[in-house]
Amino acid sequence: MAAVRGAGTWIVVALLGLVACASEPGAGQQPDACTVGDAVSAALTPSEQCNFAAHFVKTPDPPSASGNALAMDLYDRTGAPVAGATVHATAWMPAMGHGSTQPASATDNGNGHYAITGLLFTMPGAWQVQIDVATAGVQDRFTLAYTIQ
Ligand SMILES: [Cu+2]
Repeated sequence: MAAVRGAGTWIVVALLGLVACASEPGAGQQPDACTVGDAVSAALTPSEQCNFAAHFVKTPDPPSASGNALAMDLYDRTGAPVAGATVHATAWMPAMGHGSTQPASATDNGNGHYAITGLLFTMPGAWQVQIDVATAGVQDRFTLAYTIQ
């Protein structure tokens, strides 16, 4: 048992080291090394079940209450860009269990580039943006942390 626990801890530490801005794994989820191809850097954020990795750019950064956009470059586990995915983004305030009053929009700009616009945070505090990504047969989620002043 001690050996198994040690290995799990090592994987978690390795993950945090590789992807400093990664969201924490969801409850009940097994740690995964989230390896991606050599073509992409370790600066990518893995999706919760490691089916995808992405580079995110928040505009503005730090975020404001309204008018936020998020650029996403989406890759698969081999490091290849993922074009044509279905993307849905949702702003969520976990401490209070509510979302935004306005749905965000996602636009496919081709070649694995996506633009998420209209992110509205209706009050100050800690928010998440959940980005659900689906391709043929594969579905996964990214969760990004936002702090609204
Ligand atoms: Cu709230």
